[in-house]
Amino acid sequence: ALKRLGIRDLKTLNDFSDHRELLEPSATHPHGVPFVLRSPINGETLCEVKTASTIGLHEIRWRSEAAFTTWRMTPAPVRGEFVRRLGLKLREFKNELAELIVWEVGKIPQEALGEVQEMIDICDFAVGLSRQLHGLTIASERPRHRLMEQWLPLGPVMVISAFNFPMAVWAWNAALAWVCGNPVVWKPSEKTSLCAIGVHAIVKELLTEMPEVPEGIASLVLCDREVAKPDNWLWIKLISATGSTRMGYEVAKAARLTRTLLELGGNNGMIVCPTADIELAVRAIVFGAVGTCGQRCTTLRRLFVHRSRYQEVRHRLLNAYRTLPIGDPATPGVLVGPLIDEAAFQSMQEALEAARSEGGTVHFGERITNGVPAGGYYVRPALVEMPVRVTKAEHVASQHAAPTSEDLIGADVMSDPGLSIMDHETFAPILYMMPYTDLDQAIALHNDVSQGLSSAILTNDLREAELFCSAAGSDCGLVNVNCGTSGAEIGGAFGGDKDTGGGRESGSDAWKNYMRRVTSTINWSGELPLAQGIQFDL
Ligand code: UN1
Repeated sequence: ALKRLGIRDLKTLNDFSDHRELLEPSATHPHGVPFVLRSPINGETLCEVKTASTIGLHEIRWRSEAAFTTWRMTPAPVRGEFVRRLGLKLREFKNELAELIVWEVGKIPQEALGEVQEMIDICDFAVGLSRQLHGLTIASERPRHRLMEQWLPLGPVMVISAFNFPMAVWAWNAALAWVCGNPVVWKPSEKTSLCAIGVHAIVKELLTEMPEVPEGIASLVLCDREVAKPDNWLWIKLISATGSTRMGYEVAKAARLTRTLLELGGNNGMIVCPTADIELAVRAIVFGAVGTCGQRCTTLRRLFVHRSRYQEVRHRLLNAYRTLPIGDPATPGVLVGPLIDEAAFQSMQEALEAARSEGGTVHFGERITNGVPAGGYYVRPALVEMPVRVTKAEHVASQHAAPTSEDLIGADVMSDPGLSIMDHETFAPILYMMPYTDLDQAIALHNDVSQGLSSAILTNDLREAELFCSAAGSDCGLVNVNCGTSGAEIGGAFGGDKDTGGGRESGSDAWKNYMRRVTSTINWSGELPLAQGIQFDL
C-alpha cells in the first residue's frame, strides 16, 4: 500500500528527505523523540518515525503564512477544484488507504473502507460548499445604507487528530478549511503516523500536479508532546482538536484566545422503549457497542432498556456477544479486531473491576489469545448489567451532602466528575446495561453524565421519539431515532456539548468555524447619518 502511495518502503522512512515534516536534525536542534510504530494486530514493530524539532515549526509557520496570502485571494470555487481533485485521488487510492488503517489501527476492512469513504464524501460536500460560502445582506436603520456580512478566510488551521479515525477526522477539517481559504497543519496521533504519511503523500502528489496551488497549504507535523505543546502554536488561527476530554482541556487552557474547535469524549447512551423493534435494536446495539472494538467517540456505552423488554434484549445480546467473530481484522468474517495497545486493555480491565465493585455483573470482557495473532490485545466485548441508580442530583438530595469524588478518574478535568465508572469514557468495548420503568427518569439518567456527544432512542411511539428529540430530551449534539449512536453521516454537523467540547465539524454550517465573519456598513447616501439617531453636529 505504501509503495502505491509513492512511499518507497518502511525501512526508508527514516530518510524521508522529501518530506519536509520529517526535518533534518542539526547539532543545535536535534529531532524530537522518535516514535516506534507497532501494529495493534500483532504488536510487531512497523518502523521508527523521525519527529520534528521545535526549530522545524518556524519553517512550517513561514510556509503556512506565505501560502495563506495567495490562497485567501484564490476564488473559493477554484479552491474547490483542488478539493475535487483530492476526492478523485482518494477514490483511486481507496484500497491502499484502507489497508493502512487496517494495519495501523486494527479496524476491519469494511470499517476502514468506510473511513476512506467518509473522506471522499466530505470532499464532495466541500466542493459544493465552495460555491455557497455566503453571508447575509441586512436592512440598515439609516437611509441609503446597507449592512453586508461576509465570511473571509481565517488563517492557518491546525488539526489534531486521534488514532481511532486517523484519516476521516483530518479530512472533515482539511476539506472545509481549504475551500474556506486556509492552510492546514496536521498533527496526527503518533500512533497513526503512517496513515497520516500515506494521506499526505497523496496531497503532495496533487500539489505537484497543480502548481498554481501554494504547496504551503498542507503541512504534516509528526512530533512529540513537547513540540506539540500549544504554546508553540499560538500563531495558528484555529486549533481543531479531537481526542480525550483531558487533552481538550489542556488545549483549551493553553490556546488562550485562539479559536478552538473541540471534539472530545463521548459517553453515548441508548434507550430501548416498550414498542422498539427488537431485531433492529440488537443490530444497532451490537454495531454501536463493539464496532471498531469500542474505540469510536460515538461508541454505545450505556443502554437503558424498558423493564418489559429487558430479559429479551439481555438474552439476545448475550447470544450475539458469545458468538462475535473476534480476531485478525484482515480475516474475512471477523467483526471485532484488536484494541489499540496494552494501555487500552489495562484501562478496560480496571473499568470492569470498578463496575464489579459497584455491584455490576460483568459478562465477558476477557482477553482472547486463542486463534488470534500473538502480541495483539484481543478481547471479547463486555456486557455489564448495572444496578438501577438515581441521578446525581437525587443522590445529593438523599445524602444531604455533596458527593466526594476527588479520587475518581478525571476529577480534575471533568465539569462533573461523576459517581460511577459509568460516568467515564473508557475507550474499549464495554456496554453498561440497566432496566428502566419511567421514560422521564431514563432520560434524566441518560443526561446525567458530563459528556454530550451521541444518543439514541429505539421506539415506534411518536410521542416518545419527539420527547427525546425535544429540549426536555437528550442533551447530546447527535440524537438518533431508531438507529444507533455511531456511524453519523458527514452531511450533518458532528459534535456535542458539555465536556464533549461544544465544537461542530463536518456538514451543515460547520464551515463557519473556519472563517471570520465581517460586518460591513456601506453608506451610499452622501450624508453621514449616525446610528441610534445620534446628533453630533460640528
Ligand atoms: C470519532 O470516533 O472520532 O459517527 C468519529 C461515527 C463516525 C465518526 C466517528 N462517522 O461513528
